[in-house]
Amino acid sequence: MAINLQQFLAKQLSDGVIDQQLCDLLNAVADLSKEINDKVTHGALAGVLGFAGTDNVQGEHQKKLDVITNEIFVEGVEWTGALAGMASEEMDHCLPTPAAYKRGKYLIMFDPLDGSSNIDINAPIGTIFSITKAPEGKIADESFLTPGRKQIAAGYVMYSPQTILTLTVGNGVFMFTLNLGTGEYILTKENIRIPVQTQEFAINMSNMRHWEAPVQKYVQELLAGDTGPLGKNFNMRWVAAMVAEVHRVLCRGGIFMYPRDNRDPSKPGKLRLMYEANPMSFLIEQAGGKATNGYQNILDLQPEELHQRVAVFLGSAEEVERVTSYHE
Ligand code: AFP
Repeated sequence: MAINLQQFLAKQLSDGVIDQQLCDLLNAVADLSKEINDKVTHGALAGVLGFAGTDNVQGEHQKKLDVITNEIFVEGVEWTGALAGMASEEMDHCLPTPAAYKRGKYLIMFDPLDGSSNIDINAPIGTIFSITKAPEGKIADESFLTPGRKQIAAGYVMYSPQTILTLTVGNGVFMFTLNLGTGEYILTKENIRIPVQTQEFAINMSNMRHWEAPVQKYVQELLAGDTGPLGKNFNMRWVAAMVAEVHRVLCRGGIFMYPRDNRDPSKPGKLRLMYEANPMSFLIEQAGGKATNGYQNILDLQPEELHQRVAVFLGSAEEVERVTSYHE
């Protein structure tokens, strides 16, 4: 008999893996994701496509769904009594839990809708979240700047043919598929392991001329296939939504890369550390994979700014170690 997410979390609670506040918070995230799923799957029918007419702190034009899903996420967790504060890709600064609600012991950081450029073309998108322990005292942006290694829980929801919630609370990676008929998330994969070796890579090749030498060298070797030093052929994928790339890596291995490039030297890559790279790296490491910025494990990086960007190389250990070794 398959168990649902509530039963899974209740077991983690009774086993002492998580506490009541984290159990309540994760159930609230699952619930709000169903509301996001409803908006996403109705698309034009719900009048939620297109641009919102505003820009976020990244200077990016916000899509209507970016704004809508951010509101759904904030309202979906602020009342739980589990949070001292939250931070989002779509909010310039953090949001301490409003005085109307009980302050809890955790912080949550999230990208409410990752893959915004996919929204209007009905391609995969997702929600990413990361949970850490809140420090004592007043909550400010600096309260969130802890290394990814200290995360308590992390996960994503992928909105695609299936809606799948993937979660780790530090004892492996588990996937739950949303049953649209009952509204329940059902445990469909557990104790996920990423193959050490792979023949599949993901990178946006249009940026090739902007990459640094180690990445140029590595990707040339991938393209050389069995005529080159790697001695085997590789397939390529690029979905333009990190959630979909990471989901594929968790399901069948691979290496996903978004390196820094010289288009804008002030930005060490496109992906954000706190609510994209850190939660995804926690999942990847929990599933036996590796995640680096080309030099260090992403989870060991000391964050300096809430919306800072980072280069990302993650997935099957053998290939991540190889491209990282080229940076030394
Ligand atoms: P958007 O949310 O702006 O579409 O960016 C998505 C993303 O941050 C990440 O999810 C993708 O892997 C990556 O950017 C795609 O970047 P490119 O559009 O440069 O391929």
